[in-house]
Amino acid sequence: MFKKLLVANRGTIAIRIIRACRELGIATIAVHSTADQDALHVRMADESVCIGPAAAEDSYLSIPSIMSAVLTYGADAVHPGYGFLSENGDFAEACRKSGVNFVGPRARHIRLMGDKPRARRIMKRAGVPVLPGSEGTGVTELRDAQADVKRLGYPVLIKAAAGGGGKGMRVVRDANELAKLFPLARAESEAAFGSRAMYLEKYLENARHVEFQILADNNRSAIHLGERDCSLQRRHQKVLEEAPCPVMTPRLREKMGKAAVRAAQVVGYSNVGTVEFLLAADGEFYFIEMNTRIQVEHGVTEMVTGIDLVKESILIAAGKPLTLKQRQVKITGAAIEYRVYAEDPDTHLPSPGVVSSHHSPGGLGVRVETALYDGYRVPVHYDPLIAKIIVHAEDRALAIKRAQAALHEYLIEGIKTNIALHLRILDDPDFVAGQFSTNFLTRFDRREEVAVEPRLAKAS
Ligand code: MV4
Repeated sequence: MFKKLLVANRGTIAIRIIRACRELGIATIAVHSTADQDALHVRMADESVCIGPAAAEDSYLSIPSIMSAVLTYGADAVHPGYGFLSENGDFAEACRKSGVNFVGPRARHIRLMGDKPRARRIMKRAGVPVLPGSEGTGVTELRDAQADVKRLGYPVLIKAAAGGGGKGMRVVRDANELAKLFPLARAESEAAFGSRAMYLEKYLENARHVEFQILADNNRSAIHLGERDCSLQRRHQKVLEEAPCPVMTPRLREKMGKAAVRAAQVVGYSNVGTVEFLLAADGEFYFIEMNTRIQVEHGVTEMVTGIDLVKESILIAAGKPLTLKQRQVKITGAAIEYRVYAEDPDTHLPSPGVVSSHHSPGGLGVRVETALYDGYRVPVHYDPLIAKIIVHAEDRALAIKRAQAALHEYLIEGIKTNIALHLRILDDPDFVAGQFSTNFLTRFDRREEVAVEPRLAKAS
């Protein structure tokens, strides 16, 4: 087993990794920017090292800075967490070339799945259903996009070939929109990913975003740990996730799970990964992309399977074969994760500042993952996710009740959060019935606007 693992991340996931290492008897090194001098992950690790200034490009995203910490402190493994360098093939390769174990897939698989049109092509060839869309390496010019639409028909979704997670995505419903939005999406992709390559997909409305958790070892053994429903997103930022998907059946889980395992096995993937699908109302499902990292929402899968995903990722990276068989994986009860963001509830913009005091919820089936403490300053430089509340119960109805109690109990003073939004979602009859799709939050927001209008009229 590894002796010393460097955690190339910050916040809740860094803490999650440090805890897993403690259980495994692995010493930890935290890295931090100057803005995170007093961060909890720094205090929790055995050793810590400052890797640069506040700007992520010069610290958490700097391969040279992190590699120099790895070598100076004698780490034999690196865990990238999520975000930052977690899906950077060059980083995985730099670790391997320095003789350090990267806790994640090989660089080849990170690059392969990062090239979304290529991933589509491979999946299609392997018999995993994909949506009708651009063929080949994608499109960079409007006229090529127009040619694709001739074949696909509207509506289509423009996506960035180097993207993922929704950045650079645009829904297009007619030729005018295409001419206007294609260059915009392409510019966004170039700014975010340094790539002008785009691809189109038929836009599937009222679908559910269902993703399967994969575990694969270095000997091509792979299993799935069931699914998560991640349909509730705002501007492609997830708001809450749950496991199992409320409309899943054992038959459909077996079918989608087989497709997900095949997606991983056909490329010889190893470590943890997530295969994202869209599930249409008619029961058909389509591969959209594969994420080659541990995800923010891994906790809901852990709660319903009892499997420690971070520990598994480390064991796999250390070359251990999977000990678990597919038939041993059991889904027990229901789990929901509520992402608590430091954000203004009216504008949904980040609202950093100092947490003057706080009280965390607790009790049976309530898990809180956070890096908060009284006096903590939420930095402006990074993602505003400050806590995850993960509830687990025998069934979804009780998980919702438990979540209501936990969200009411959570006190965070000094900064604004989205906790009230979560409570409103939990009051929504469609959400409670499990009847929602990727459109839910857009419609939900519209309803909120309507509700606000009369008050505004009265005030003026
Ligand atoms: C889609 C889609 C519908 N049709 N692709 C969003 C994140 C990214 N990983 C994939 N996403 C989607 N891709 C096609 N062809 C719907 C989503 C989607 C979504 C879209 C709008 C609003 C909320 C959404 C939530 C989840 C998924």
